[in-house]
Amino acid sequence: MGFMAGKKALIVGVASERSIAAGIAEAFAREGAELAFTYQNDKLKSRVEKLAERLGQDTSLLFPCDVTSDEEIDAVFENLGKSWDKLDVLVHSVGFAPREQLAGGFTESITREGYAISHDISAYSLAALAKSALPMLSDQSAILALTYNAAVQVVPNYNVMGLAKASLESCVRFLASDLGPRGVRVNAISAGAIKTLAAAGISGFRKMLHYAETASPLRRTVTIEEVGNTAAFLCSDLASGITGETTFVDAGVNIMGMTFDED
Ligand code: NAD
Ligand code: 0WE
Repeated sequence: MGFMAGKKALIVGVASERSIAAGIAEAFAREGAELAFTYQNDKLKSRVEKLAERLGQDTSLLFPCDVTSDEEIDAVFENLGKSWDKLDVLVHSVGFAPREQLAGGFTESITREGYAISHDISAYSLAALAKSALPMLSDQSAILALTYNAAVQVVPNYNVMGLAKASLESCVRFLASDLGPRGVRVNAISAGAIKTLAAAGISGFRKMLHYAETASPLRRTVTIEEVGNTAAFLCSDLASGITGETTFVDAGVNIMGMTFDED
């Protein structure tokens, strides 16, 4: 029996089979969890449906949810509540900034609108989902968000998304403090760079993967399977003593203060 047997988990953020959220879904299913999913828009519905099917999940537990809409967020939990009497796990694997924010110098590229959109979708949405899910959460529930080290250290071109991830990580701590007394744990995984849809078309992304391959202690990038396995642990009762924490799954890149060329 898997270590998530009996757990009911909602996964927000699948856009393709390569999504980090898909790696998380895969690990959760392998460990015996029952899954429900949201999809951002109709264009993505069939992809999420295919994943749910492949993982042997109930394909009626798919709900539209653009996280900029309070109505859509509330409808997810209203409808989920018709099938499930509780929610053990909520996964937030969502991030977005208008594309032009992710190129060029920070000072030059940042705009009030770019700031507002990136923070709304990438950080506020975690609080909004937690708030709306709260009535369904139990005293053994877990919430997990996906972050990136540019929240803490500067990464070229990540720009306003770095600020949004800093806000997201702080949100994890405030939620952990606020919901801890109810037995709800809240954590984040800080993943290394992975080639997903969100990475497609980002200028210099290949260089970032190369950086991980040369500068990380493990001399490689990480996979969505590795992030999924850590997510399964953090959202299971095996991690019952862990909350408010950001766990790196990045082959160790973040520990390096300096590296030298190697051949
Ligand atoms: P992805 O493109 O597969 O997933 C991003 C998801 O965000 C998509 O499912 C998309 O539908 C969703 N999304 C965007 N705007 C939305 C909105 N308004 N409403 C609802 N959903 C919305 O890419 P990914 O790399 O799997 O990203 C998942 C998470 O992991 C993000 O938080 C990202 O910042 C984080 N992350 C990614 C990497 C990486 O290198 N790929 C590294 C560290 C952290
Ligand atoms: O969080 C991310 C990606 C977030 C992201 C990606 C896009 C691409 C499409 C947010 N918004 C958008 N908007 C779009 O229009 N990562 C951690 C992956 C990533 O993105 C980078 C990185 C890394 C790593 C952008 C610049 C520099 C490094």
